[in-house]
Amino acid sequence: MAVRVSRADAGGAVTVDNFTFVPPVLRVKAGTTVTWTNHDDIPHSIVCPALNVHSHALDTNDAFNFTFTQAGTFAYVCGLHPFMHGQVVVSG
Ligand SMILES: [Cu+2]
Repeated sequence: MAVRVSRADAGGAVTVDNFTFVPPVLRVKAGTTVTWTNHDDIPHSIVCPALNVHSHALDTNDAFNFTFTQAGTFAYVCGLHPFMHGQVVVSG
């Protein structure tokens, strides 16, 4: 049986709007590619020191992808606004 993966799956999507990551805690399985899309009208970025991830500044409607391959809880912030917090919880 094929495993169907579509853009409609909520599993790998985080939106950024009004200085907030939605959802603030995203739970995915290892191997999931997470896409952050900026729906705010100012730039934001994704910085996860534990994984050495530093995105470029995302302008409005820009997106950034990262594939989580290891299980764990990974906190990230916006590099431009470090008070913006999010987490990706990856199960093995
Ligand atoms: Cu920001």
